[in-house]
Amino acid sequence: MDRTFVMVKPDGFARGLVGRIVARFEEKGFKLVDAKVMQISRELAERHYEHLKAKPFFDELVEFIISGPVFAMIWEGKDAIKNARSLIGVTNPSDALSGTIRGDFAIDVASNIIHGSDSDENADREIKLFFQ
Ligand code: DAT
Ligand code: MG
Repeated sequence: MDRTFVMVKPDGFARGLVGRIVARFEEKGFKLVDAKVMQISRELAERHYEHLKAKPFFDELVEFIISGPVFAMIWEGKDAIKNARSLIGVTNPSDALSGTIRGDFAIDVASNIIHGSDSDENADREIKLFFQ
């Protein structure tokens, strides 16, 4: 079984969407391995998003992700990374299909309420970053 890292971002947490998001993963058939509410430090945020350092929105992204508590999770299941990304929807909520988390709950790319690892390598890296 694969594991993936998923995180409800500060906007999703503040809006009280944690329960509904957890329910979607459970309904899909994922198994919850670990979860916690946490405040991300600037250092952790910069490491988590280091592959986006050259992007014009990097500073805004870091400020946003440290702006309040997040809900970090490890989910386990078959093809966990791919299946989690399907539940989440594409990066820009304007393009995300109804029925996906971003499609149903978000409207702006800069506050798209949830993160999910995009590869096996990043899932391992992010689980270590957030849970060790
Ligand atoms: P994803 O979160 O779908 O894996 P990503 O890794 O390319 O997308 O980008 C990480 C986050 O950065 C994304 O969830 C929201 C933010 N972001 C991406 N593109 C952006 C843009 N054009 N303007 C503002 N924020 C953006
Ligand atoms: Mg990504």
